[in-house]
Amino acid sequence: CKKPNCNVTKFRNPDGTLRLRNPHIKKLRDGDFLYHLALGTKSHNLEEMFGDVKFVCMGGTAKRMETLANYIMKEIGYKLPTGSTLQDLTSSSLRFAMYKVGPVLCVSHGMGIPSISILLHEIIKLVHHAKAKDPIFFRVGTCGGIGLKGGDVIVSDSVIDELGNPYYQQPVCGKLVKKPAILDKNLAQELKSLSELDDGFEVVNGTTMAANCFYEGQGRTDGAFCEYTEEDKMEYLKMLHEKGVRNIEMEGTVFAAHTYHAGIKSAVVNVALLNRLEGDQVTTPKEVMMEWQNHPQIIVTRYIKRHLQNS
Ligand code: R2B
Ligand code: URA
Repeated sequence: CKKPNCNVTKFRNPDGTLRLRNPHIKKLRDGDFLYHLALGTKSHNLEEMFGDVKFVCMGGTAKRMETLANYIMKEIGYKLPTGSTLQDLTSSSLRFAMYKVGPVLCVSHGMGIPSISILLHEIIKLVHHAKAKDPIFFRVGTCGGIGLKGGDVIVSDSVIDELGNPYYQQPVCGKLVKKPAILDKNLAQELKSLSELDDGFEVVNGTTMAANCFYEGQGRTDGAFCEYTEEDKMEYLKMLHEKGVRNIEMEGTVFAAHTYHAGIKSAVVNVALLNRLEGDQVTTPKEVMMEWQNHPQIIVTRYIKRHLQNS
């Protein structure tokens, strides 16, 4: 199907809940246990706990997701029930960290495609079991910019892998399976439009390259190994820039592919920690970097606030 949002309509029920594209789950005799979240359909009432979720924000670290949850709480004016504090709902898994602020889930995904892929499988099932309606997923993260300065925000309108492929490919039962990595273009444009003049950082749309490695896979010359020259690196980065690539990170392809496959609208919003055309080492002082990491959170929170007010 070539129509925009085709998957969204195809894999959702008329009430907005997700149809799971796995016939085996229904047949699980003891219910479905989401191992890395330490939550299950038998052990928890997922509908009661998560049925109201409208937005899922994912980011690399537990701390950043806790900060985001607190920020969203303040911005949307959400009050936790008297006597309770913000809880890591998946603390006993000792893998990811997940916070819920009313209709918003903030969950850490670790580093790289394998880690976020596990989380995506389990969060997509969680949202399905919970019967949450029309959820929108965001990745709120960090990246290396290409031709952008530290602190600038890139809202991806497309994602490619290291070879320029616009899909996520993975061996499944001994065969390579490809899933198109498609993000919602309208969502990406709306997020960009939420930038304000006095924010102090630029927000741009562009293509994101997702690499499997922070060092050689991103053309860095400062890893433990490097069998190419500075010129090879610059040629690669400039070629990417010419193709419209504005940043490099490590999860975008599978995030776009899995959400699209599930019929979920999604966006990738990253802050650049450096301009890769100027170097490889990330040496910005911690306090500055912590402030920069708020930039994608500000944009995504504006979106959430606007859409909660209009709902
Ligand atoms: C951005 O930063 C991490 C690597 O430092 C990785 O998770 C990513 O995508
Ligand atoms: N994250 C990445 O994956 N690459 C960078 O250069 C910076 C952050």
